[in-house]
Amino acid sequence: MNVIDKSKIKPLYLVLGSGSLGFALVKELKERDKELFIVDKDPQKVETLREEAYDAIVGDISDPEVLEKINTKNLAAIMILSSDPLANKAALANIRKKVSPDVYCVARASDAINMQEMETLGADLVIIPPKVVAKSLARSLERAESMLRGNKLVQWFNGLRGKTLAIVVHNNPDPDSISGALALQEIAKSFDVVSDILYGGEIGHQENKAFVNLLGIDLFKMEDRDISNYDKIALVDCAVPGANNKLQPGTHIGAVFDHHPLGDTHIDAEFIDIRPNVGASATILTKYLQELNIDIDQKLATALLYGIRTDTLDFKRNTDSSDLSAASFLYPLSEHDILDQLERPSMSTETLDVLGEAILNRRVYSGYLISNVGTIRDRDTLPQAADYLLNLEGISTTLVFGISEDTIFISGRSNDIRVNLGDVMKKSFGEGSGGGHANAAAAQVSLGLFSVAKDRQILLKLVDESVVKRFLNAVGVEESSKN
Ligand SMILES: [Mn+2]
Repeated sequence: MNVIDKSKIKPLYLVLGSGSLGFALVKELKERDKELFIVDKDPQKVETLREEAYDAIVGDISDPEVLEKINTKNLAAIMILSSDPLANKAALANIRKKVSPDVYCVARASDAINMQEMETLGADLVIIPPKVVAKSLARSLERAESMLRGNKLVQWFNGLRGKTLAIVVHNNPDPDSISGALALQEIAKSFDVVSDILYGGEIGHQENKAFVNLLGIDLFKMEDRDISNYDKIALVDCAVPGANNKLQPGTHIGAVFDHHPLGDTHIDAEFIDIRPNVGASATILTKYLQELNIDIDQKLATALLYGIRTDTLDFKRNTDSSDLSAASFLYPLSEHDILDQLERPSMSTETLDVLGEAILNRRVYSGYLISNVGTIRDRDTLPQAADYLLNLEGISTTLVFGISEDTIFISGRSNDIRVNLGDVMKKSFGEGSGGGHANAAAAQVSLGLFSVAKDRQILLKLVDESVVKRFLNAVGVEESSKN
């Protein structure tokens, strides 16, 4: 009765060993209408499977011959699931010898040592069933915890319907606290609670100012608002009234959302959510938005994503998997142009001056832009200017140069694939003076080469003429092609 015409059955999945795990899996696969085939050494079990209309044969899964009985042509995956690790390893070794390596192979292990051995034997995935169950349970518990938190917050806000809320962030607020507050404001809105975001100190760094301005976030200074006018107070990214915020110590607090460890400090509030393992308050508030099914518009998503990224230093500091999951949830909802702008480092006044000079003094020779910015203090401003000018329409290569003490510094950028700027720099200014990459390069030339000129003005003019001439020669463009 074990004679099955193997040429007729071309299963997609092969299950070797059908204990309780194997059986649960084949049931699951059958519900999904997958073609499958089962091998088990227990004739009784095989009989039962056949009665339930499964294709199954009796066989020892460790026996290499067993694979001969199965048409493996259409196989997508093989699951080796018996409770005998030795048999599973033997089966795995046979499969890796006889079946195409494209077939995905899952093996069941009993412990970590078996797991490693099976990975070495070429299993694509090794599972230890109790661990899989434990993980899935832990995930459910996390879900339960998150639901419980969500329900509690709903209760708290229900008691606040139609009232007003002051959302207080820490002094000199950063993107994490501001975006977290913005999220809480959105949640409050959904309960008909009108709220303001209040801060003390200054919105200091350029980046933080840019963040508030670019996203058009409304924030109020604590001193401009009378805190007693609000029905409730919530704290975001800080937990203790008076500690790094402008509240009076001992002020009654409605809700707290924070991720800084509290230590021994006791706090008194109606609703408290402090998670020191999480990298950002923005992560905590994102989870509430998800839990409460609140729509997140582009501005809010962008703010929260930026908040999480800055507080975790792009997931390099004090971060947790929840920061990553919140970020991956926010990413498709956010405005990437704004994120790019926020990430661009702010410009120093010196860079701005050099850029101004570079724009004013630009000369264009058929796609090549050359600009002499004169005397510079900070040579790092040159590549920034060269970069910026590359944005000009019709320009594919830029060269910006300036003089600092007795050296001419030259910086170039190109997005013309025909130009190798590193080579051009070497050719123009000498092997030892210039070089770099195809699209970004630099050179330094000693002013000593021009020492024949006694007058500084004449010297600068000579330098200018020489740099332009050498560069244009190297790229093969006539000076007369200036436009
Ligand atoms: Mn924070």
